[in-house]
Amino acid sequence: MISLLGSNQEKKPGFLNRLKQAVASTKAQLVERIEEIVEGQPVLNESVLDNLEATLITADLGVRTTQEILAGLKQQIKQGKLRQTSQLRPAVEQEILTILENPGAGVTAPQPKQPPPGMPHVTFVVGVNGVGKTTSIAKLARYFLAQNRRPLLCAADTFRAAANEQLEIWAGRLGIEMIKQKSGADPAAVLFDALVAAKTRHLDMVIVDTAGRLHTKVNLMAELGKMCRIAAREIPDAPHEVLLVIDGTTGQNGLQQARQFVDHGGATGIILTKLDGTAKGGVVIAIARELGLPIQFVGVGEKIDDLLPFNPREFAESLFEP
Ligand SMILES: Nc1nc2c(ncn2[C@@H]2O[C@H](COP(=O)(O)OP(=O)(O)OP(=O)(O)O)[C@@H](O)[C@H]2O)c(=O)[nH]1
Ligand SMILES: [Mg+2]
Repeated sequence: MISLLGSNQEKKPGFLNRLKQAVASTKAQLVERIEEIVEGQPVLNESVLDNLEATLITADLGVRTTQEILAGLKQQIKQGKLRQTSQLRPAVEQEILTILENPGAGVTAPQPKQPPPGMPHVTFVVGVNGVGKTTSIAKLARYFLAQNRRPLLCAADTFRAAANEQLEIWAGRLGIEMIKQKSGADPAAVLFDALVAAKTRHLDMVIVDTAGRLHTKVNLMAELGKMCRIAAREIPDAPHEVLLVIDGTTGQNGLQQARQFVDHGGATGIILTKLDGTAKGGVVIAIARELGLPIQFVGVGEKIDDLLPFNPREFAESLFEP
């Protein structure tokens, strides 16, 4: 830790440190409150559990997920495994980790697929407007470039006037190709062009930006459905992944808004953005449980490398470890 501050000021802190920085406010809201609840109360009793319940709900874990965690704790109390308030913090950490490692137990979410050999992998990035789709696509492209993949970007948000320009700036900075048409064009047509271009140029992935808002939500879902059909016609099993972007600062509201993309949009995984600076990071746990989808990446800032692959254990540790 000290060496980071020492010789090389420019050096980026490691993944875990960056995650720790990002969840600092959530930690204050959640874990440090648990410490306050148990202060001066060595024995775990009903009133401690009531306070814990309120704390978990306030930290944006949501009612259902909170009840599940409490049920787990009560079971341990009954079995005599959990007695002292000093055991509470690690016990809550373990309950949270279990949820994150088994998202949506009992919910069957669509699984990511693979393209046939030699065909590009197609990822749709979906979510309501302003959550961070376009920025996350640029970050994803950067992440995959670093793994020697060759992504092509597809600007299929033809609804919002400036959408092409924003993605184009990122593509230019990354030195990768982007396929677009004029504003108002049929998104499925832009997608078709992008898939043909990727196949012709032997690029191995296509990342597709989509509209966050249309005239109605029904239109939005119908458009996504049409894009899925076009994709599958051009490349077997495409889209292979549908990443749903959720804005971490919106907490439980964001979760409710996202649900339609799970029910009707075929989402296979989550990118949770803007984890930096929000105290509502507890929503990560509610998302995993209630949407039944794995969180694959978290956004921790506005810059191109501010995207971290999500690891349940690292997340739980960065919240709970001193
Ligand atoms: N702090 C922070 N800001 C982010 C993060 N991800 C995105 N943003 C910011 O959120 C704002 C919206 O991001 P966009 O990528 O334009 O969102 P979008 O979903 O494409 O928006 P629409 O195209 O309008 O639907 C921008 O100002 C981004 O810089 C993040 O992880 N952390
Ligand atoms: Mg956008």
